[in-house]
Amino acid sequence: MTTKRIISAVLGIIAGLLVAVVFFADFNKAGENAAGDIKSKAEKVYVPYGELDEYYMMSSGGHSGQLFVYGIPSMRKIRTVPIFTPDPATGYGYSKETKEMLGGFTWGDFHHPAISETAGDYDGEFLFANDVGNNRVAAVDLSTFTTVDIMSLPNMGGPHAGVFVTENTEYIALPTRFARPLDNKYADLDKYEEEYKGVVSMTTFDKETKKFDLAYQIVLPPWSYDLSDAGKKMSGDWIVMTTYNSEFATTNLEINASQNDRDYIVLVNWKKLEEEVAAGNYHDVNGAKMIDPRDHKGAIYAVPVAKSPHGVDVTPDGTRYIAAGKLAPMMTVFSFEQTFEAIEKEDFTDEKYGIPVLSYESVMEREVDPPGALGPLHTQFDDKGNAYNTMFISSEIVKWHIETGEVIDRTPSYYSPGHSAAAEGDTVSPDGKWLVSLNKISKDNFLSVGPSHPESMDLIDISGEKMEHIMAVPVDPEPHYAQIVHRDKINTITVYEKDENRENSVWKQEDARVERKGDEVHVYGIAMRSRFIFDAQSDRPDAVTVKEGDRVFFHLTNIDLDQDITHGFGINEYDLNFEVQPGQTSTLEFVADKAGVYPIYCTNFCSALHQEMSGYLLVEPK
Ligand SMILES: [Cu+2]
Repeated sequence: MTTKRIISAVLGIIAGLLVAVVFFADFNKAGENAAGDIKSKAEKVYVPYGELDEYYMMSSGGHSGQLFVYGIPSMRKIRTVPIFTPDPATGYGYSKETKEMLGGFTWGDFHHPAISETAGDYDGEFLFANDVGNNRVAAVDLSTFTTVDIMSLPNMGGPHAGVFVTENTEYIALPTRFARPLDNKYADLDKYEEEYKGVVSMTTFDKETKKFDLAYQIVLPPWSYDLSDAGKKMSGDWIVMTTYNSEFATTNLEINASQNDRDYIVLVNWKKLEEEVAAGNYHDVNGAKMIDPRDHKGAIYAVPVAKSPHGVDVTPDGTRYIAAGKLAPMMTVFSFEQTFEAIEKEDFTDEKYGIPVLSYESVMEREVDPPGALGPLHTQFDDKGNAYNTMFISSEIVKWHIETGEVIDRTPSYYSPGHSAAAEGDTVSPDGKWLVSLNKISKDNFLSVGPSHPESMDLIDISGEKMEHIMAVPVDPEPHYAQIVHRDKINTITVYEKDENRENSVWKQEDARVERKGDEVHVYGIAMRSRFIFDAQSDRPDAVTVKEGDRVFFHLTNIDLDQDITHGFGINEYDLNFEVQPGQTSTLEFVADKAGVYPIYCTNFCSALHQEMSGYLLVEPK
């Protein structure tokens, strides 16, 4: 690749936008297609009543902090799962357990979901989520579609480039987007190059205890880490990350971070670093075991790549990693075999902060540059050796062959796709069936809801030689990435197990009771169709009397062990609401700081006598 083929940042963006306008104007919409064509498209996505979608699509909800669950191919939204954000519909963030998990934060910015993997295949057990907004990682249990753990990450500045899991979920990796001084010690922006750092968090997750741990961190130059992927098979010990801002710009990044023709892909051998950590070769920084490339040779390398890349994706067979250029209109295919050879031969052209820089020519296998295709952001795969790239600026999907670089097909998306997700697309064996383009702009595709339009998603059939655009659907802000997993891999439970030893649980009506411990009142209660039982000894078992200023705990167990019989629990005028799913025990903790009479009622419709499922909280004045 020569310099002149890399468009300069500003001119490139302007030219790109102009081309984008032309593309927008030229594309035919589905409405102009023949009636038969429309019918066949409709048949492809119609799931008759009584049948189910073949795939789940797990989509990030961006700064909503939620997970959106869709059925594919119908594109019907099935569920919103709150992760980083309180959700009154499920009482998430109101119950004691979930409130503690949120740690006082009211939002998160969830970009990249990753389903847990076994042997490089989605195993359907857990889904991991990153929070760019508040430096956290979360796990969703896919047997219940509920968030089970959230961990804060020290030394980070927005872990945008995660989460991606290694092929047996040994690690959940999260590289940071914004450089900051370690331990968040104050340092002026003039000291950026010396004092600010890029950090990668390598976290582990215990499937039994359902808890995260921070295994170690890697301190890197203050480049911005954009996206990453884990190796597979022959490259299984490695992770790859794209960077931008190798210029160390600290202001006006749209210009200043786009000056260099090359940024870097950073390659890390996580297995080698694991050995270093086990041998105690790390520094303790703010509670994290920190690895510094200047102290550890042979595990961290950099490869030059066309300026400001976005995605980097490892092919299903693990032999190659593909960078999407963003500001350079090309996909660059790098060979792991050539990379390992260059490392072996010490074929280095430079060193940055103790990181050897490999020769571009030695490790690059191919540059793929479809004419007029601008703004490549991310690569997905099918089962026939093809790659699919989203083109943000020219608003299209480009299908090309990994081994030959031949462009096979191009189809428009409506409009400006960021990532795309293919069925089983991040695994060692993609299905080659559906691709969903996650678009940033919908323009006039849907009924207007005012100045701010919904985002959109295109469903594209990729089972044939030519791609076929099937439909576009609106979506809430803002899916950044999604994974599409076959329904056979998801095993949900129908009710929570009846566990007589569970803390605070009550299973027999006669055991429901109220216990006072000083200023604390603990209610061990039952929710069942169609009543609350808080105190079996009372004439009014569904009424609780406390004193103003008491700290009140409602420990509530739903003893209806029937699927979908969820009970809610709202206290009128107290701004409190949570739920207990069948067989679940959950706690609501609050201070009864307002005297008076407050109705309690079931918020989640549960039976014909749901309306009768109510009681009273009586707060005696001081
Ligand atoms: Cu109810």
